[in-house]
Amino acid sequence: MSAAVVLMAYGSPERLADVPAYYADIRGGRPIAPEHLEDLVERYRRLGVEEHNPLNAITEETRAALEREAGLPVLTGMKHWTPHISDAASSALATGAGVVVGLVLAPHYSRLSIAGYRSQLEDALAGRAELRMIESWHDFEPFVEVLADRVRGTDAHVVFTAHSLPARILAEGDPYQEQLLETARLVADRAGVEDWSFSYQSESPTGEPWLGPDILDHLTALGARGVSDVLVCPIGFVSDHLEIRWDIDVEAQERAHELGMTLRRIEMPNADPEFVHALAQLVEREVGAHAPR
Ligand code: FEC
Repeated sequence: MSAAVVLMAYGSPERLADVPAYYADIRGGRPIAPEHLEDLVERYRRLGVEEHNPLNAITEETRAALEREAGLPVLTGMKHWTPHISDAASSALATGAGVVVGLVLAPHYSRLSIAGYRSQLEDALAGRAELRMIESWHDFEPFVEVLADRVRGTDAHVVFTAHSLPARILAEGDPYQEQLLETARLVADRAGVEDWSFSYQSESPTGEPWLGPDILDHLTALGARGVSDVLVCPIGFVSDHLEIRWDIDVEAQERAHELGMTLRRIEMPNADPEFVHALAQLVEREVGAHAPR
């Protein structure tokens, strides 16, 4: 039976005029304060999305490279923008695939993130192909190695980061935080880095408590401990996008500057051949005995 891969990412607006509809999709119908929308449009303006949208461009580069490496059709599906996950599912079925591997470009499972990707894909396939969803790959050795390569040998204090989520997930027994800390430990061990910590980033103004510490507060606390050189290693994202280019490269950088600290961040895996190779290995593990096209 032939297989295809649906490669899923968060999605990002191509035009500033798309931001209200994009934000509405993220909010799932819940109201948006006008000042939050304005603030988001401004961040996308400063990111220059209309000239070059990093997330969408990198996702396409990754898709094409994975298709070559895995020898299977790979279709892109975005959670909050086009092409939608349902479009990718239709294209996967059109290849005649009997097996669809669902792979999200986010390594850690949460009911508030990966489960949403899964249900969109499951609904779109509607039983017309067997779905093999890769729920998480936070401890997949080739991925850990890609990150370890980026922090090995540093003299700086390494801060591993990931997107925050509402704190209620802990009481719900969600594995997200545990998986994040496991990735951080595995990467640090593999790279021989002893001086490290973990913090969240990119909290949203939704009016409920989110997981912390937030990186901005964390940098202040590190500064108070005498840390002056920080290397940020985002482990919950794999591409350059708004949450990296703004939240780390602008906001965290500004805070570090105020504190008299040097802050650098790792190059994101993006479409690096070593990372694409890791993704291909994940897919191959899932496809198993099914012969490539
Ligand atoms: O570059 C881009 O245009 C898109 C960057 C982007 C990525 C991303 C990844 C994750 N998010 C996760 C959770 C949440 C929750 C809410 C939420 C809100 C936003 C907003 C924008 C946004 N997220 Fe995001 N996220 C990205 C962008 N995210 C924009 C809305 C404005 C704002 O808060 O700044 C809150 C939803 C709500 O309001 O109810 C929760 C998680 C990830 C990492 C996993 C993944 O990539 O899917 C978790 C990239």
